[in-house]
Amino acid sequence: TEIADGLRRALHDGSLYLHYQPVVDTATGEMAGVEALMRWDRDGQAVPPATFIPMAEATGMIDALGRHALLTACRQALDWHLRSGLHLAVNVSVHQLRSPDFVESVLSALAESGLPAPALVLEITESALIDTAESAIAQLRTLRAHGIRIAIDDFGTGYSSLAYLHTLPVDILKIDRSFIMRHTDSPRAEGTAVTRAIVDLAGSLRLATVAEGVETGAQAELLRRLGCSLAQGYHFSRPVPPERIAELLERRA
Ligand code: G
Ligand code: G
Ligand code: G
Ligand code: MN
Ligand code: NA
Repeated sequence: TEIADGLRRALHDGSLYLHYQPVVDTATGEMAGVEALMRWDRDGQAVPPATFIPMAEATGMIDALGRHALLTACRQALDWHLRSGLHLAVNVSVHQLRSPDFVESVLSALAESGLPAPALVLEITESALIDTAESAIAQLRTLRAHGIRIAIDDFGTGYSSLAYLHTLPVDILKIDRSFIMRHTDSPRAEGTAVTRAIVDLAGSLRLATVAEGVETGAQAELLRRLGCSLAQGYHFSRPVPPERIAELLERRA
């Protein structure tokens, strides 16, 4: 298709690239990691990931795109990791998990870049995990055994039961931004209750939590008090080009 051709060309013409959103420690305000987010300027026109990622999945291009993004991000993040211990989070589509050479492609991105396995976090959405066959989950288990950490993205929207969550190879819950946004709508609204419940659940399962979509200082402060130690969102920074991450680290040093 035209889109698949466009994406295939984009892999080589520089129109597909990554921005990085800081993940910040809510207690200190220091950047603790970054999330890599894909961008595509098609004929000079920005196409939102919410549009081109599903197209890449439908056309089978997601494997090539994901592989490219992972290697690029690992190479980029090596310097940040060596200088400041930053972690790198990369989004993974369930289509990638279903490919039998997924483990091999992740391990070779680490080997080629030199990024240590514990510096890498793979994010997979809760809804994708629920629908995923055990053979695909097993790939996450293998990667985790190598020291790579697994985060469940958009957590709280996918109806996974406590019993099920307990069986998954997972280290981090990323609290969906819909719950965070509701903090401001009305301070005692269900968003706070859900966030508190997720943080407590994570604590008892010994998982870390990262809040997404934090847009105000009040939300950040509430999260800190609830015991959510990491957060990302426009309050801290939008996704930015890699040069900007280097500048932020420079300024801190
Ligand atoms: O659970 P653990 O103590 O290993 O996690 C704490 C560290 O993990 C933090 O210092 C942070 O850098 C990193 N980390 C945890 N979750 C994420 C995440 O979702 N994204 C990124 N980039 N780093 C994370
Ligand atoms: O980047 P934006 O800020 O618009 O992200 C929109 C969505 O696109 C997010 O849900 C994010 O997880 C997804 N996304 C961004 N980059 C990637 C990527 O490299 N791979 C996959 N599978 N999804 C991505
Ligand atoms: O993988 P995920 O869907 O979580 O990707 C993060 C998405 O959220 C990206 O589209 C990113 O641009 C967006 N985003 C990041 N911070 C904020 C924020 O504070 N508010 C809102 N509304 N969106 C955000
Ligand atoms: Mn994500
Ligand atoms: Na998310």
